Amino acid sequence: MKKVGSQDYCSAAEHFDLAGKPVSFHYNNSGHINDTVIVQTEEGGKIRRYILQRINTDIFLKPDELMENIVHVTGFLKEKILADGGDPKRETLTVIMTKDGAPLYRDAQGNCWRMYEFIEDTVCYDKPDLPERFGQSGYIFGKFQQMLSDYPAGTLHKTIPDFHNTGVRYQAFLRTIEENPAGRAGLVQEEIHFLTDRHDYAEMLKGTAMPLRVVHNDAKLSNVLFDRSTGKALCVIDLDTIMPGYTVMDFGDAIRFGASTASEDEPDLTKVHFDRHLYELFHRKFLAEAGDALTEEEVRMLPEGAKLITYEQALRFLGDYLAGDVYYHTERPGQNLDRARTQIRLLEEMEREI
Ligand code: ADP
Ligand code: GN1
Ligand code: MG
Repeated sequence: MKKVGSQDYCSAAEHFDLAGKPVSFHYNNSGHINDTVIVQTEEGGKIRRYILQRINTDIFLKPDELMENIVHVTGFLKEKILADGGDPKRETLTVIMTKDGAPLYRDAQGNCWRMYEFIEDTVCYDKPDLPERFGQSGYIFGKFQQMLSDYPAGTLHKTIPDFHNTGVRYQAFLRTIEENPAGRAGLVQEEIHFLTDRHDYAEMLKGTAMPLRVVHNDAKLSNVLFDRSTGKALCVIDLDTIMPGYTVMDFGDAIRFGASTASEDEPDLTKVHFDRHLYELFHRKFLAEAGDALTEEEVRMLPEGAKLITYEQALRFLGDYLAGDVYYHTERPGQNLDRARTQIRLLEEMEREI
């Protein structure tokens, strides 16, 4: 996506139905995909905050459909949360409409913007720190799965087709090696062989008996907001990829990100290990919430899901490194390669331990 300036953020925010006038903008660079800014407004001395995002339309080709999914799913979740005695304003996202009543604003350059209420007094973690925190993320993703277990999956748009189709990802990876657009394939032969030797993963879910459900598809710790005062997991965010899929992939995504002793992009591999205790903690908390909704086969496949998604994520990070870093936001050279290497290290250890 072409870069935009602060003036573009200001003009975009003006199109939304906000309480007060926007007075300040702060970048939040933690996500790998969209551009996120915190907008502060003021009215009669009262300060409010909002999240403004420029949707990455290189990746999400149908932003209107994506927002339709989010409006419907958050509406559904709000009813469930309310019925359960929870706080629908804090426990799921609240979409702010434009002054014309739409969930999306498209500017003259074709940039697509959306806004959410900023959920105050929350913290978001970019890497696993305390075991209890990771356990909390197991609770919230399990609850998320449980709450959506009767959502009509067929009504959701596919925001990225074949998103977690590992076979399709593998074929794309092979094409990138073949085309070698950034001339980097020679530098990472060992990593390439590690992944091509394990191509069986790509077929692992073929003919699976597991049901397609509404899943998050990006279920990592950094997509959870924690309540600052209680320390409890409060809200699952980043709903762009909510689509029909397999529960084991959400479980696996959470594990590959959080049951690790290091960050996803740690350059020093001696620091990166799969932590079996964290795995077991998450497994227990996730099942305590989602267990009733899952089939025996799904529960049996959870550890396989962890390996599969870690494999797929290694393909995606290494593929992006080979492509010249065109998909994920990067802040330094070699970051995608470091990300791929952590996934490879974790997968090696998972293969031995679960
Ligand atoms: P990306 O798709 O790029 O990962 P996210 O939707 O995950 O973007 O948002 C990026 C960051 O913005 C989150 O990690 C979190 O810190 C913050 N954030 C997003 N939505 C909210 C919200 N409604 N309230 C408070 N913080 C939020
Ligand atoms: C991206 O947007 P973010 O950072 O939550 C990616 C996920 C990857 C993840 C790796 C739409 O998620 O699929 O698992 O990075 N999102 C998309 O951390 O590709
Ligand atoms: Mg995110």
